[in-house]
Amino acid sequence: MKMTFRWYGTGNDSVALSDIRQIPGCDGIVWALHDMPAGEVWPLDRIMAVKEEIEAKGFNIDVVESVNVHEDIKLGLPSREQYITNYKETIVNLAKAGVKVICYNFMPVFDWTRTDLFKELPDGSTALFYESSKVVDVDPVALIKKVSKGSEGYTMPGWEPERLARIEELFEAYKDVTEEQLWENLKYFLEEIVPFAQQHDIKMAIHPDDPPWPIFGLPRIITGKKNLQRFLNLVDNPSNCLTLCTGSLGANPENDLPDIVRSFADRIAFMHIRNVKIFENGDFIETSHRTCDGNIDIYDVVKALHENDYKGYVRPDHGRHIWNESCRPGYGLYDRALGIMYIWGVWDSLQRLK
Ligand code: DNO
Ligand code: MN
Repeated sequence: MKMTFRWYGTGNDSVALSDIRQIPGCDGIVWALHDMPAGEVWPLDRIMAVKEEIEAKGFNIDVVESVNVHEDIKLGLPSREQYITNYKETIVNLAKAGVKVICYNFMPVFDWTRTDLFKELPDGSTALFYESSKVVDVDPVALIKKVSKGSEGYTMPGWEPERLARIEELFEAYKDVTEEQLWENLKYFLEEIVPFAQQHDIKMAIHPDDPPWPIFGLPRIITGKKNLQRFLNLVDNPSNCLTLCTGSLGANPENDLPDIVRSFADRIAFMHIRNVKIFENGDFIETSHRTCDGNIDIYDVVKALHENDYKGYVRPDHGRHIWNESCRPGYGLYDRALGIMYIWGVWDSLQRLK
């Protein structure tokens, strides 16, 4: 496996590339042009500038997370044609820079959703928390405004002010979009994009929905094993791949992550590895990576990758906030670095036992 670390860019991240350099066994930076609105073409000169900056520190830039999909594509509006053309142009530019994997998601309106960004764990650290009762019967904008107040000044993905300003319009547009229609719109997008990406030696890797169930009355479809199989069948092409996020899928205890990894190993281009602890009422909190710290068998997830001689990319997904680190919620240096060491520890011992 190839280990990577997500970095939001100079001036947009509390973590420096030189810090990441000191994490053992981490060779790649997962990056993006975070200020580009969904649907716009990423300019080649800006891509090349980031490439230069990252490569100068000794990392590869093989994985981009995310090139966001414009809502009109998810809604299936006629204007999607232009946005698909733009997406292809971005693919061409990223291919020129040598990018191998593009992570994206197909969640209507919001990216991952939590109700508390700094919920205290028994050990005094804090982590991202989801309290189900707070997401039922509430105005999503009011909730998100309240939650993002504590985001240390960072803009959370999917919660950009320009997006929130249009939110009512977006909810109105999604009013009649059923899950089946969302599947249709995803298929249309994939049929256009995947063969094109394949020609450019790029794998498209969809990130599952987080949490993996409908929220605020919006449909969500990338939620579990059955739907992942349906997704892969939509366009049966080796460039139609998964970003398998253990924490996103794992918030639903019915999702057996090691089994999902074993089932789809050859179509996983990118792994997000993190653990979550699920409470009886369905609430969940993100935890440290060790298997015994949450509900996901991270050991067996890594074992499933090892059995399959996984050669794709991996990153520790979110981490807790520990040792008084002030950082972007979920994206500090320390706990993610500890996560990497746990993942390598499991991998190395499996390697030795081979
Ligand atoms: C959650 C995170 C997500 C992810 C995007 C991918 O598990 O990994 O924020 O980055 O949804 O598009
Ligand atoms: Mn993830």
